[in-house]
Amino acid sequence: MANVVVVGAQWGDEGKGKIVDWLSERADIICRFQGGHNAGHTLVVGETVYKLHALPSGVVRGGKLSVIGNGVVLDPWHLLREIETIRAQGVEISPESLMIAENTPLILPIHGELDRAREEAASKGTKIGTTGRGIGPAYEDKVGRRAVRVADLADDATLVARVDRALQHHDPLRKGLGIEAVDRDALIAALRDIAGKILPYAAPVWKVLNEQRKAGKRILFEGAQGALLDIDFGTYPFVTSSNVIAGQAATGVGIGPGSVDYVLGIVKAYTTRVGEGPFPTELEDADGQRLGERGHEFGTTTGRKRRCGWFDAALVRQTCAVSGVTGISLTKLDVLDGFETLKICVGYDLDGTRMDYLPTAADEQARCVPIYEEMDGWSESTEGARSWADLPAAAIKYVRRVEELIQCPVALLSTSPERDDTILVT
Ligand code: 2SA
Ligand code: MG
Repeated sequence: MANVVVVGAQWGDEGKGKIVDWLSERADIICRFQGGHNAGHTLVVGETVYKLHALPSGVVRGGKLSVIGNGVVLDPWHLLREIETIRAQGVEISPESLMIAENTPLILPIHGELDRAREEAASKGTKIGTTGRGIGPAYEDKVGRRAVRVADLADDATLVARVDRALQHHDPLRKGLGIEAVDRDALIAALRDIAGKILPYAAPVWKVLNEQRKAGKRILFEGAQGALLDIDFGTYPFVTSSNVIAGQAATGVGIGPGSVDYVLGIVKAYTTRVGEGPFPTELEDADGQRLGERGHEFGTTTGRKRRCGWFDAALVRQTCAVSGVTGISLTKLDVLDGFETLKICVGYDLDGTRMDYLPTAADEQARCVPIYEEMDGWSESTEGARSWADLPAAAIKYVRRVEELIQCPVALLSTSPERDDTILVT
């Protein structure tokens, strides 16, 4: 398999980190193409647990090139801290192993402040439940053509001009929200201070990747968040501020869409969501509680408790379509061990009409009542299963039914956070 895009097919936290790590063994280059340090990818390698937010998961493996693409928004102070943390765990990171696109927009402290102030000021029903990392405001500045980008750090006059342009926009906004005025000189000084530490990693990523691709190197694209958080196709406005679906992989690093050979959708065997917004199959009962406890459903970045519910096949069928998913990796099947009965949402009842997808209009989404299909559970443990033959018949039936309903084959099954507990389905 040549170039693979890995994307989340639900609301994030499907277990992408582990799968990307597993696949990165077979890749030469691992790229992040959207999002920022709102992501939380957990990798378990033997006894060591790595929690990555901004760095591509490939960094923990030696001999690979990790890339932060232009589709990402990058907090340089966070990145430097994360590099130190991961180095302290024994991982080597250098400009030979990590490359940042020169045209990557930066997340500045003003973005996080704005993000958090807006969330605090939001009335009930308008709060997004963001990670507070400044992701939205940083993307706003990117499309508003007033971002400070990595390349701007190299020239002091440009840097100052970019900061002034951004502040022209931010000062009145801050005033309106009661945030104190920005200390312009301190911000410029802080940027000058990190410039020398960030610039060694800066590179024309589009050029490097196009050359490497021609040389036959295999590229792995590491998506963050999930399709239902996509700025266009997610449950808007309760979404993140980037395109997270597979099509973004190409624009997020600067290669053609034809460079993608396989799209792997990561799908959790049930559903979770962190933050506000619609969630048709959410369970606010003992079953939901149990999924959360067994699945350790807490945010990697913020520690927030995730909302849990039954598997929603209608939603995943939809997200597999918008991402052009070739095959899925089904994760956390073991969390379903021991349930007597399992439910799968196969569509919605909207005012008496059966829908096989979630409509776009917010009021219609709110009126959609899930239509469930019930399946027998299994009492055996599937945790750590390493072959299809290790699975109870009812579990295999569940997986096959998921496959049928989402109209996409299961290519991988992950049965624990451990790298090696992965079943290749043929
Ligand atoms: P933001 O901060 O602007 O991107 O928030 C907007 C929405 O996107 C959701 N979001 C996420 N959902 C799940 N996982 C994410 N990453 C971390 C993790 C989250 C954490 O892997 O655990 O630690 O809390 C992630 N990042 C953004 C967010 O909840 C909002 O609904
Ligand atoms: Mg996560």
